[in-house]
Amino acid sequence: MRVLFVNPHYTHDPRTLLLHPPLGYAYMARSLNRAGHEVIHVDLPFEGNSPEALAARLDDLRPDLVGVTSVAQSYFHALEIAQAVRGWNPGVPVVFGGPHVSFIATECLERHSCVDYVLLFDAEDSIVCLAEALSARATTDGLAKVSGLVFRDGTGIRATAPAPPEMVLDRYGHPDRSLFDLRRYLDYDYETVVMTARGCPSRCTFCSTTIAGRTARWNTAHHVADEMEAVAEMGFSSIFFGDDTFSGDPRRAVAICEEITRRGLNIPWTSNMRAQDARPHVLEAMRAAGAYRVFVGFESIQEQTLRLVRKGTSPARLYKTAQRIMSAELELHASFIVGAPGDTPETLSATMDFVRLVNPTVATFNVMEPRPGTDVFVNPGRYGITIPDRYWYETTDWLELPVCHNDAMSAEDIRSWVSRCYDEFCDPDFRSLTELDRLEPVRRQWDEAAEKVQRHLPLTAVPR
Ligand code: B12
Ligand code: SF4
Repeated sequence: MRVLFVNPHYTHDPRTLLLHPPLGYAYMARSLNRAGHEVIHVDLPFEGNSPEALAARLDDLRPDLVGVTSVAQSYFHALEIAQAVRGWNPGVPVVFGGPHVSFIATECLERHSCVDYVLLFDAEDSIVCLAEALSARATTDGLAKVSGLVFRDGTGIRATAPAPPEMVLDRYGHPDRSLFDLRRYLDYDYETVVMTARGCPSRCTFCSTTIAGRTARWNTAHHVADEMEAVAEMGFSSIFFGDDTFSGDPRRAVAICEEITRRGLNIPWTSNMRAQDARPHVLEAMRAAGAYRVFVGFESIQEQTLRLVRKGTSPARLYKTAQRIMSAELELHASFIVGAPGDTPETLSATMDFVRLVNPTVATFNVMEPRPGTDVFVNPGRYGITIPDRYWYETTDWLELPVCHNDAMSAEDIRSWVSRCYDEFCDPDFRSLTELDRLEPVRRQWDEAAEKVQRHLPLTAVPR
């Protein structure tokens, strides 16, 4: 079979994008190729990001099966792609997969006749089974043998159980980057993504990635170091480990760092990290092995909010985490949710004071985007959140206005607070001596609370 993977993006303005090879496709390409299928790929942002541009190429591409991934934000465009394929040749099946549609598979087929199949979760094995079933012109019974497949069986929508998550991740091999025209990505960015794990040990109630990963699984240190060497040979000079939390298994994180050092790999890298994983010895090993920055989702500095979303950490621990990262001489990228459950203008002012004190290298301020598969999406009331349009991901309205709001702040309030947070953070006077003097008593309170974390004493109330 000739399988075409198309990568959608949420914006039509490629100049504003971060563009990296979609590795999910490259992992599936590895297993499809092994099984004798041919795989081709179109990264739509490089093609003007329009379904018309794809439609114009379909006669040349001649796919037998078209696969489309999406996140919630690119689902609208994924559907446009599916419609373009349908318009070109209604006989060519379209399969969807990825971290968004895995949670709305039945809904997707009910609402969109341009999609024929959805494969749930990891699809390295199931895409091969689907390709074989389709090559053999399998009927319903044949399709029902494919794990994690959602399809129409003539009477309704049927779903088969997904296979258990693969625990020996190395078995999938390295993603086959020969699928991509790497020069385009290299022209765009010298840093590339490497995945070394799937899933996350935490279960934050706003996060669907952790559920999409189902359980935390880790590649071995050797496998990771081999892939680092491979991407360096391809010309990339920096790496982002895109795992939910690179250091969720501290022993493995240190083993990777030791392997990098042993091989003398001289590649700067950065990774995501849960706040609770910022152990001094791990940070030190990371720094010694070439890490230059860590990304930490702080989300909120309100005790109640962190507890409500099951962040598994506390404000004082977050403060301590920031101190540890900075003292390990790593840059800190701290990310916050604006309009989180319980947020008010006062809590957001306190957040900005926290940012002043902590002084991260980079800060990002994101709005809450309740995603299918999360408790926040299913039970927004529990969080004091309202989602006016449950199908927000079927439009691009979210680009204009946050898709939800809380009891204290309207969507417009949240939007203007996001701008305000960025404006303040980028203002040269953000950390002026006057501001820092004003915050001196608050700093003392944070320091005291963080000191108790270090001594493993119970946490007391922290400053707002
Ligand atoms: C690298 C990365 C990016 C890169 C590259 C994206 C790309 N082109 O692949 C960049 C920086 C460009 C990016 C951008 C964005 N990203 Co991003 N990204 C990631 C990250 C860190 C790794 C993706 C990856 O390679 N995973 C590894 C592979 C193996 O897993 P996978 O992609 O899920 O694929 C497997 C299965 O899902 C399935 N599958 C996937 N696609 C398909 C398609 C078919 C047809 C089939 C059958 C199966 C299938 O099979 C694959 C193999 O098992 C993930 C986090 C994560 N843990 O995955 C976030 C993540 C996917 N991104 C996310 C988001 C929100 C975004 C942005 C919206 C951020 C923003 N605000 O701008 C944009 C959207 C860009 C767009 N496409 O429109 C969210 C999506 C959440 C959701 N439920 O929708 C994630 C999960 C991060 C998070 N925790 O919130 N991202
Ligand atoms: S720690 Fe991060 S990746 Fe893990 S569940 Fe929470 S938000 Fe998701």
